Amino acid sequence: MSFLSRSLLFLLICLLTSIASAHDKPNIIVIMADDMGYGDVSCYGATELTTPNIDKLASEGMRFTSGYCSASTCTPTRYSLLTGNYAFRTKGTGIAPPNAPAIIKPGTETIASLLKKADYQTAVIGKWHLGLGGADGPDWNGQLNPGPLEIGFDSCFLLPTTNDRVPQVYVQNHKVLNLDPKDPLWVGRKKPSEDHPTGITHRDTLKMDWSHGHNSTIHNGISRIGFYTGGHAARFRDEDLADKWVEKSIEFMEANKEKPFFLFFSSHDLHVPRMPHERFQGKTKLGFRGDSIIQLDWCVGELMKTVDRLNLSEDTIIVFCSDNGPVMDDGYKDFALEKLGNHKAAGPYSGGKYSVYEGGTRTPFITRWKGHIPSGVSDEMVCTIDLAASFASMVEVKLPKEACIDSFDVSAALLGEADAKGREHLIQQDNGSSWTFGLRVGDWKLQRHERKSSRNKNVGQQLANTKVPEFQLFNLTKDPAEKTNVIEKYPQVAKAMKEKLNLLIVAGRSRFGE
Ligand code: NG6
Ligand code: CA
Repeated sequence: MSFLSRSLLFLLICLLTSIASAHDKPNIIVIMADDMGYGDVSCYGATELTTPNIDKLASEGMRFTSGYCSASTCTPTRYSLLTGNYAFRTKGTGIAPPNAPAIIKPGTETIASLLKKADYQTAVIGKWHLGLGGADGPDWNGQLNPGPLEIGFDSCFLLPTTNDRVPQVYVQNHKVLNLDPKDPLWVGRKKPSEDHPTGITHRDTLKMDWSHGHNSTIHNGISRIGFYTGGHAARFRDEDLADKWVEKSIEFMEANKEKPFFLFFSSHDLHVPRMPHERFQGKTKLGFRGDSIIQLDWCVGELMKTVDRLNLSEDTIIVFCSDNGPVMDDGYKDFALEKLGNHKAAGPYSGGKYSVYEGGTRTPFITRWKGHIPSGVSDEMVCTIDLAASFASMVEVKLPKEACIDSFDVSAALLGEADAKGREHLIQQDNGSSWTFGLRVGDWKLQRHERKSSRNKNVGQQLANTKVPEFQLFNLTKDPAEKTNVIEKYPQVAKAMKEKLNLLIVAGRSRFGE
């Protein structure tokens, strides 16, 4: 072989290896919105506001019309996203209170621990809401351990619970950031003293009034769920959260630009209390709920800009999703409902947060990887619970049999490959009742509701106070809003769907085989 052909061969090998390694180990950014519905962004049909950055992500990648989260509240969806297990299989995975211990136990395989096996640097930045600490809950003044670092994350920068719950402090790795030991942080369920100001005793001082619950300790003019004292130097302003997540994410990406990284960007927008930065307040006619969407869109833009600036756009897959569907009044009088106008937060779907109607879990879902994912729209069914198995497959990490038991490898669909299939069936849960579920298979949707109608008050605002039959069957293609129950008309379909739901639950797992 001549020198020239040897050099050419060498160059070819180098080129192929670099293509292979870029393809094998892209950086992964999962951006999870909080309480964002299918219709809340303009690329999914919103007309009352525009989300140019999220739209750009969609136009440069794949926009899924059947993208889901696995539950219609926050904690169970996040539990499932990280573990790849349906949350209803594990007790204690419903909405976590302020002093909840770590819900995902050390040793559990997670997206982060799987990616660590492929040498990723892993971080979670933003809302956690999966508990911290051992059985006694978080030791706010000591080591907040276990937490994300014990389940595969190299670093974390967190809002520990959700911001309508106390305390308003950042957690960096195992510590509350900027905590002054002379002013210890106490968090509890009972009023700490008779004269402790609350949303009830000092209601006229609040900058945003509460509508239900959320009337305990006041911080930054907003009363919360739960009580706390101390930790004053550590407390943040609600208005600054989004900026902080972006700042910390940029730091993380810059520090890890040479290695493959996994960033879970866990936004608090548009969860209550909706208190966007002053520069976003009034940007939409929809009130602070709309303004929070604009703030989140800005965050997405900043992340995309950073990826571009670091020259990583062709080495980075970005997934945009939400943790549950929309809600208007979730405890504060921020006039989301009054200012809604023609905005349809759940798009064509019914229900929303807390609901097993489509609006509870069918949400925006976008994947972008420049040069790898074609731009287009996919109707394949994909769910946040599938990201664990799909990423593991993309980076060639073998899933242990007992891990990620409900997570399917839908990586080909996520990458927009021609003829790739998504998942065949999906169980939709609410916050974790033992009987209420949705099951989607193809065009069909079965709903199974608690026989006691008191439970049904949680099926979503549009349906509140409606008595719902125990079983309902809908054809989603003909009736996306789940208005016409066709269970009497299709008894065979209903029977098969009921059996399938039951089987998927009692089997204890839905991913079988290697
Ligand atoms: C509910 C809260 C709601 C919200 C939700 C959690 C009341 C009356 N309602 O219990 O305001 O905090 O929990 O939302 O307190 S989630 O998106 O984090 O799951
Ligand atoms: Ca949520």
